[in-house]
Amino acid sequence: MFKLYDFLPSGNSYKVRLLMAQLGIPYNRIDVDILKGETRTPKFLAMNPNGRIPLLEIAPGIYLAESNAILFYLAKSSPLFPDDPLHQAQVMQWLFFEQYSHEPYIATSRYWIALLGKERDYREELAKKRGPGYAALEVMDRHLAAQDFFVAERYTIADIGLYAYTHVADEGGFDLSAFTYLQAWLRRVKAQQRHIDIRLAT
Ligand SMILES: N[C@@H](CCC(=O)N[C@@H](CS)C(=O)NCC(=O)O)C(=O)O
Repeated sequence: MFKLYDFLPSGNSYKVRLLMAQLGIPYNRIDVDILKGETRTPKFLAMNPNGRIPLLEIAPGIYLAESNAILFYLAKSSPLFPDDPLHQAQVMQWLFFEQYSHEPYIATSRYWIALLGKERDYREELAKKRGPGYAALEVMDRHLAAQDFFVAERYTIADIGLYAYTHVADEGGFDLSAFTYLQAWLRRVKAQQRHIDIRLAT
């Protein structure tokens, strides 16, 4: 049985929980409180030297880190990962976009505001995140103007990867009201079978 080292408010962890719920993959969830430094203990660093969740234990002593790598590993033989090589590469394109152009701005803002409750202390840093964060949302909205899902006109792990922090972007101070295509896509993702809420374990 898989073991997922997890922190419920984390969008990166939520990607994995959502996928496992939708694929019906059973697992044991182990809570790791990142706010108490529990990912930085010698015991945790021995499992993931990068000191971060989500972390999936695939077999005793075999660990996989990085949310989007975990999505690929779990979904590669499922309907949530396409067969066509171009579509597969396009899924990767959006997952890399999420990690480089989206998550560092939108997720980090949410972390400072909603999880740490330190909006004031991080005011200057937050201001620097707004432009690139909105730029990422704009890219997504433009893409979704012409299609219902990110890749191959169907729900894939590209949608899961991007949904995780986009649907809670308001908690990081981002206003989604101008992004109508994006909002419609959020509703479509939420309507998928076996969808779970970010703060629910299953
Ligand atoms: N690129 C990584 C990022 C993982 C990450 O940033 N995890 C955060 C929670 S969302 C964490 O574990 N922070 C605790 C720490 O850095 O000590 C992924 O996609 O999994």
